[in-house]
Amino acid sequence: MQFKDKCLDLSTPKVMGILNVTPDSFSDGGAFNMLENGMTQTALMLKEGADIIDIGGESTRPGAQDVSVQQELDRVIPVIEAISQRFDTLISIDTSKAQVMTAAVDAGARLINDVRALQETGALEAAVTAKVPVCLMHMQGQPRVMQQNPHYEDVVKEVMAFLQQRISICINAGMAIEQIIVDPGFGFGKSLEHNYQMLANFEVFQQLGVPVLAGMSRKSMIGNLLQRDIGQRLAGNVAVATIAAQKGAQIIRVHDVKETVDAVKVVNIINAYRSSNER
Ligand code: 8Y4
Repeated sequence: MQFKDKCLDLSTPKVMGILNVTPDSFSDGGAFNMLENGMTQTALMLKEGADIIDIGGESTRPGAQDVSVQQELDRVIPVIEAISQRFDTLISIDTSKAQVMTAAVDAGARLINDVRALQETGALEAAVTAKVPVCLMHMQGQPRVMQQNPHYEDVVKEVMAFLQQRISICINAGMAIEQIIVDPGFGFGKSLEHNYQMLANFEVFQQLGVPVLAGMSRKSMIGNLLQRDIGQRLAGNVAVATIAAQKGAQIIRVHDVKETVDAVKVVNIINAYRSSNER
């Protein structure tokens, strides 16, 4: 997949490392600390083998507050500028706001990761104009209330239909299909059962004909199943990432880069031995 001047081979799964630049992920929230911490986290994730760094300035956790355009710009733009200056890596901007997409790509971001699938005002136009790949994610409801009463007749079918519709809308707006990535949106308006129904059938999303991203890292689908706090979910994180990779995920979005890179290597070698003599 081509990202302006950068290219990523998606024939084996790639690891996207999560970089949070929301003040709630910091002890003090000061601008200097946020930038310094962001650089340190990025250097570590790259050393551990991350292929993409996903930078987000809006918390989409259930119950989180809305963030203004200016607040989001102030959080993410200095970090994107600093990372693109100091590191040779692919930067993803996690945003739903058109203005943030445009400014982030100008600052060096090469992928737009939008949990609202370009449905906010001006976002579709901003993404088409930016000429960088986009990740279109499914969500039922709005972040503040999405976990209150998620409902589906058939979650996989409904998520597939939504993603297919968003792909069509993007193509009709002038985007190349080669620039589209999709994501079923684990934890975004889904119960524990819905999340595991999607993971169990993850290979189905490949039918959309575009790369698929999986983001399950540290989410409550792991915590609630295993009864583990955030810091005790590593084995669960690696297990779900491994399954997604084996079921064809092209990109895996995680906090624990080192462990996920190891898991992907295991998946890669067994697939290399399978393809020579398919049984
Ligand atoms: C602990 C840690 C508990 C993190 C919850 C969370 C996705 C995403 C998010 C995803 C794509 C999150 C920005 C939610 N999740 N983008 N973003 N796919 N494409 N929660 O699944 O990590 S934020």
